[in-house]
Amino acid sequence: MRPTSVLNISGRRYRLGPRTWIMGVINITPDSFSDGGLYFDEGRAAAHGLEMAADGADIIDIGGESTRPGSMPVDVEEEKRRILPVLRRLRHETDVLISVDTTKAAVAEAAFAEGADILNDTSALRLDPAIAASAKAAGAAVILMHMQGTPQTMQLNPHYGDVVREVKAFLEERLAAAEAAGLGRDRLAIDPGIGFGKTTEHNLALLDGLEALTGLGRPVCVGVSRKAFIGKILDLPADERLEGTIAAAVLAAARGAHILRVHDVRAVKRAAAVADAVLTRSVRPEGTEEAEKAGHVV
Ligand code: HH2
Repeated sequence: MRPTSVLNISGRRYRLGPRTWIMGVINITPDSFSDGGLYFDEGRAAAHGLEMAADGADIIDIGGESTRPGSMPVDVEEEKRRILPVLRRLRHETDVLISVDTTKAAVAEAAFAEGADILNDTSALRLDPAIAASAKAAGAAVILMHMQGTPQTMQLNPHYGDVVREVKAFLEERLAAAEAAGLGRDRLAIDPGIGFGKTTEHNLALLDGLEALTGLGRPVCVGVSRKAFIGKILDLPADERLEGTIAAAVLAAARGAHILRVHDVRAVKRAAAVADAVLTRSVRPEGTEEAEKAGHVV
């Protein structure tokens, strides 16, 4: 069974473990690999966020810059222009936790000012040295993700001796760096960065070996949703990877993932609830107070 881990988010302590948390993704971008262009419109993005919250997402993750292999960087003003109006509307209309998927301190700071609770930094605080201080000042929790290389170069020739061991060592080092920057360990979560500088075999090894990461004592977030390795296995395009996503997500939960980052909230939430019942050998009917409490404020 997944170890329980407490995560401090905006000064509240959440118990993660008994119930899998679902993080719903909104990419307000023209070029994201699976939903690029779909939510580039503010109204559609906000409506989609509200729908995911109603479907039971614990966190809504808002991003304004694609990290797909070969994607082009976006400047600060454009990234803010994309995400802030949507964030503002979600903050006003729901009390769901909101994370901002960015590597830039100025974007993160603006998002925290609008009520974002979590920084989801795919560079694990490496790209912008000021971002740790922004998160610290805001009281935000931080997800530190592993990536080999940069989105521009990461899929050219990913290489590892022992991928699980190396990703674990990287995350251990980034946890220490975050702590040295003043972020308490109770505010930190980790993510192996499925698809970020990894071949299909590397992704499979990481998912199978995920339990090694729970050994770091922090909540583990995993993003398998619609990713290329599923397409490789099934020979299917991104819009036909739901079943593959559910299989990989449930397996990740069984191997120790506390948070699943997905595009298809309703489907993965249902699958994870069944997986949780097996893992805990107990039934907490969805939508009941008991189910809510199983993963909430301590
Ligand atoms: N994957 C993507 C983006 N952000 N953050 C975390 N913590 N973990 C992930 O696995 C992860 C992430 C890539 O997926 P997506 O946002 O759908 O695509 P794009 O980067 O093209 O917008």
